[in-house]
Amino acid sequence: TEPVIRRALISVSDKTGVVDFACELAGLRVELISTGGTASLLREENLIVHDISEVTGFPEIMDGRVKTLHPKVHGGLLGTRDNPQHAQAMDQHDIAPIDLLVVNLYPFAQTVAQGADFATCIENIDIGGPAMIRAAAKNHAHVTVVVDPADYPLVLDEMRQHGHVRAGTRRALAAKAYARTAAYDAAVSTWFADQLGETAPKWRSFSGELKQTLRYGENAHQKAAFYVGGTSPARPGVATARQVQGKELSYNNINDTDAAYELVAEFDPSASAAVAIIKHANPCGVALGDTLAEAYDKALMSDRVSAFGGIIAANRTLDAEAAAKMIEIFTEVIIAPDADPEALDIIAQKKNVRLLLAGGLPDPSAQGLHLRSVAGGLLVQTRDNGRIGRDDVRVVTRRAPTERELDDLIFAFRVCKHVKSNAIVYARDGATVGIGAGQMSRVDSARIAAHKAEESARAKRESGLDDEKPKPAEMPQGMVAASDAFFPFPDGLLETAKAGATAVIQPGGAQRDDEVIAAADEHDLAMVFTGMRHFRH
Ligand code: 93A
Repeated sequence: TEPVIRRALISVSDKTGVVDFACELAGLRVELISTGGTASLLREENLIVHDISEVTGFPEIMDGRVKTLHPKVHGGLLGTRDNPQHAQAMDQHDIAPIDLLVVNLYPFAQTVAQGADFATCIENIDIGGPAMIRAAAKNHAHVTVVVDPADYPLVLDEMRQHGHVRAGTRRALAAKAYARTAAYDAAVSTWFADQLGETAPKWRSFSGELKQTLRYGENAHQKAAFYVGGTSPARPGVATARQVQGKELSYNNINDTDAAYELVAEFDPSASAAVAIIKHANPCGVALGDTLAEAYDKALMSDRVSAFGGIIAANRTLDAEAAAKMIEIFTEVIIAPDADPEALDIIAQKKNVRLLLAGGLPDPSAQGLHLRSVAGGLLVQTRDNGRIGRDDVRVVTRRAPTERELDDLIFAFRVCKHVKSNAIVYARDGATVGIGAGQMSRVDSARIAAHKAEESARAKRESGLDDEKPKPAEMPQGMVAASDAFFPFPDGLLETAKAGATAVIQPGGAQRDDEVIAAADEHDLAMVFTGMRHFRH
């Protein structure tokens, strides 16, 4: 016999839709029991509700810390209806079955996100709620557990259609319930580790909240979903941004948008506008400018061909001038902290462009964790929040970089951090001109970047943006090179000299640094060491 719902316990912090749901349940002749706040709300709607203290014969005590933690509640949730011993115990102790549990938990994550103090966060750790959810989910053979207001209609539909909630649905709701309590405790664990100043990834549990199921993963035969939270304090970005228009985000869109936004966040918006264009999680163009429009033009010039169908990120409020330029070629996603009304109107002309407004920029030096799955496990590290500034570099060559070269070196190295290894980035005047990514040999990355720089130089001349006379080698003049890791031998460095770079930035620290420095001096290159590597895989 299927379990008919006669008695429901409703205890919710998020009161969305609960009044309507409770009215419908009452209409289906379900007896309602509630905790303090929920009971008052339902009574305002003239519903007949029993206080939890009537059931337990015990008042809610300790500011509500103990309200549902009682055998009359847990016995009602855990007692199996078909076990004579359970039935006898229920009889003997006057425990009535609870057939439906509707609970959502104290808003712990929201309290933390609001910057609440330690004591307030502690008080928002729900104990009774998860205990009931876990009990009801364990006993899903007899009890329906609802942790998400989005499931209220489903429960009502089945009750109306079948007179009960079906076994398969109860199981699915139980699975969802355990996912919810696991994510809840993971959020508490993450916060606790942060409170201890524990930046190392130990004593942490990892879990997020399902935000969205995706149509497919990296490829059409892979299933995928998007989870938020769970690993680190919330940062403005793709997970929290508001999508203003455009089709649903895909798995690859989300991955690329994240890469794009984290990259532009490296550049202080009060100092300069910055734009990054991303393809396959690597930048194909990044540039600074006085305006976003100028930065976009320069970023696009870095590699106009690859930019097609790319993801664009901006570090400032999107304005009309930049928006108009960005919709000239096909673009998948645009992400910015905010957008002017005119910019919104312009982007709206291209219905398919996904526009995301993040409300702010992430702090590039913020702590956090980075996770990746390996067969049978999770690999966890703190995020690469290292940032090299002008004061952090050491000149190792006879010639020191000029002021202009130094600006470009710092810019190129910050971009390099966001390029898959082995990474070589050529830059000039606050813009990338050639990027070599993801090669197994640094020499190959340098060659690819040089080839890209050559194409970019040609494109610039053809478009009249550069009045320089064509050089035999067709290379942009006065560019600098950045390498994400040291040059183990002079060959990679010589490749950048051959491409026309005049200055180089790299971590240093190779056994043959002396040979590499000698090679740089021989070619009159200015070279600086950062002492910090930025591998990215
Ligand atoms: O403080 S608690 O951990 N102790 C409890 O016994 C308890 N029972 C339910 N929190 C408890 N709850 C939570 O109260 C529920 O999970 C729900 O989030 C909230 C609803 O309280 P109210 O109905 O007073 O607004």
